[in-house]
Amino acid sequence: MSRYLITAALPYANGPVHIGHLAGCYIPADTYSRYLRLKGEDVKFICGSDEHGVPITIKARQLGITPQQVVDKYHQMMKSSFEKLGISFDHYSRTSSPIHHQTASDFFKTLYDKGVFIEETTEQFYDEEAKQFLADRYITGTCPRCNNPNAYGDQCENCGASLNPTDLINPKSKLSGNTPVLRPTKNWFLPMGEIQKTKEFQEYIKRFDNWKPNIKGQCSSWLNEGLHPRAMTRDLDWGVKVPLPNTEGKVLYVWFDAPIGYISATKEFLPNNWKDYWQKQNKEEENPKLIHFIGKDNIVFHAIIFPMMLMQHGGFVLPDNVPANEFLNLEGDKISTSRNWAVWLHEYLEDFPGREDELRYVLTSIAPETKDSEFTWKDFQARVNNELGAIVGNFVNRVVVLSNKYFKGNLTTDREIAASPFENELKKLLQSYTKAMENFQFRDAQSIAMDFARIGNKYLTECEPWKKYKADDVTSVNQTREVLIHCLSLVSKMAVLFQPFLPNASAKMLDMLKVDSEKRKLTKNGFEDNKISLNNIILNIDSLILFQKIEDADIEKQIQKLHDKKVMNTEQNQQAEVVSETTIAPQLAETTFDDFSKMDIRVATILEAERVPKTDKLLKLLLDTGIDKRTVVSGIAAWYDPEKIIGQKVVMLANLAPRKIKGIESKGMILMAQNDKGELSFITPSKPQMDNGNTVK
Ligand code: B3M
Ligand code: ZN
Repeated sequence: MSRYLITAALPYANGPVHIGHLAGCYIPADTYSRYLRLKGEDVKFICGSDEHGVPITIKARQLGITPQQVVDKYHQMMKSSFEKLGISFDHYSRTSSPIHHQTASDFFKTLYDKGVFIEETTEQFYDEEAKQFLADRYITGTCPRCNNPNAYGDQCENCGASLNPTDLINPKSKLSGNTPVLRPTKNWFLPMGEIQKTKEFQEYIKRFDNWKPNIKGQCSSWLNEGLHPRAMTRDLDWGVKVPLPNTEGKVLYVWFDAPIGYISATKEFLPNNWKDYWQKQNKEEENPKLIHFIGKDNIVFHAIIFPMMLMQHGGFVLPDNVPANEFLNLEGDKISTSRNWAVWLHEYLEDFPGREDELRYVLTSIAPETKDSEFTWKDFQARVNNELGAIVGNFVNRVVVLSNKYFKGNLTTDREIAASPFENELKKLLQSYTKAMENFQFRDAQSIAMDFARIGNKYLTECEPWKKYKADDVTSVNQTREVLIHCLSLVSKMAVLFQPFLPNASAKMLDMLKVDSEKRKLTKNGFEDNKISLNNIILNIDSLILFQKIEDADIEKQIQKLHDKKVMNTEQNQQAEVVSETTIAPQLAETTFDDFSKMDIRVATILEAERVPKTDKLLKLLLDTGIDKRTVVSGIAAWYDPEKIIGQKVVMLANLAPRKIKGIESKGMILMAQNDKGELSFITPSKPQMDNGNTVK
């Protein structure tokens, strides 16, 4: 038996959890933890809310409440929705807890006393209007590495670079929108470049060879660029206070304290033996295995910075693996909290009560394990109905219904039951399942579990008990019973393999078969230890409907909600945005008046508008251009409802060469204003006498 400490990234307590978070790390971490428990390993699965850092203080400013109020609200909300989804944390803590402050503080002090930090006064950005130093996300600018104009002071979300505020080109304060000034301040830096050269670190990074290629690639590229000292303290008033004299107004950097949150949460949970799960043991082979599940934007912190901290502290094991996932997109667009483009877990749980397994199934099927992937509601519906329902649900229910029909649920028999017809096939599948699980390939593992149901369906179809059964023919009765017993035995095995993926459905199947809790395991003997007693099966239910069909109306409601909320949020933003989020797109290369005057731009009016079927973005518009009436296809469906824009005056490019879009000939293009969030708005002449066909110069 091995000991494992599994972590899932501590979510910032500045908003609810969405499906991107779930697919990125919480579902894979839960799947893996459940799998290890299934094998009888000693597992502790740890998480908690990340309650410090600029994301929290920015949210507090936006809402006009205190940071503590922000984290109290979202901590509760996240904790309860994780629970409802069946994320089986052994402990879910929070970084505002006293034990965390103490642990993080002690950790910093240990490094300080060992002389690890470089203490240095440097010039940091300061907002003179807000009278505050600008750390991390209080500042945005252009990324020096990839030119993304919306990079943050600590990180570029486009290329993943880990940045210092002073690296940004054209920095702007998020508080006032002003260009900040530089002011001297003292901070403590982790000498990452020096640590990179140590033998211990060089030894540690050999592990990357066994890690998923996406992580290895990102890490190697940072290491090759060479690491620089990074400040582990901040001039902020929200966080863990720097435990040194004369450091009023300074706290630990959130990425210093947050990963220590994994340790303090374990300590809180296991005050007496937390060290068994974190520290090096007498014999190397007894060391616990530390595995961090995260999204790709957290790789550098978990694969490089935190291990450096652990190494410098001493006594701790280093991460055995950091299986990071890529990003999940939603209906053709990036998931975005600020644009409210997300499917929120707490809303899903309300809208689809009792269908937690369905969401888990789909998010695992499309998990961004090696590259970004996409969630759409239509695909969700198809996977639930055509895979879960039609394959697993259908198989299980057919077996239950037939057992009741022919035997009133009582399949007990004294006869010897022949060996299972699919024994060998199942053995091979089990091997592939285990291998996929060990390699964090959960999509594959889940699909192998599905194969059990496929085998069962095929077997039932071949045996056709409904044609062969004759109540007065003993042989046919015995044969039918045996077919059903083989099927139920298959159900019990499948249910065990589904335990990490579909905990509720799995429990329903195993309860039906009255499998003892200690037999719901997967040991070295494969299924040997969870064999059900084939001669003694009595079912006490008439049917077992594991999954309800997802109707078209359910899906349409969700798609509508997504679009409605996106627009709603835009309106709210216009009124209530306290923090200026505006970033201006850089000017394009010079053009000539000649080129400009080749464009025929005119005023027009929308006469008709309808959604283009099977797309979410496109509207088909009929325009009165003054010259003619013509069709234009426009990608504005996310921003405008077709019925609300009839009669809208717009500006259009009339002489754009016609293009076929989704089979529709589009003659021209509507011109729209666009902000940095990608929101679109019509441009309309400000005087009513400007009419269809009037030109724009
Ligand atoms: N809260 C970042 C995030 O939610 C951060 C993870 C901390 S893990 C120690 O993306
Ligand atoms: Zn970048």
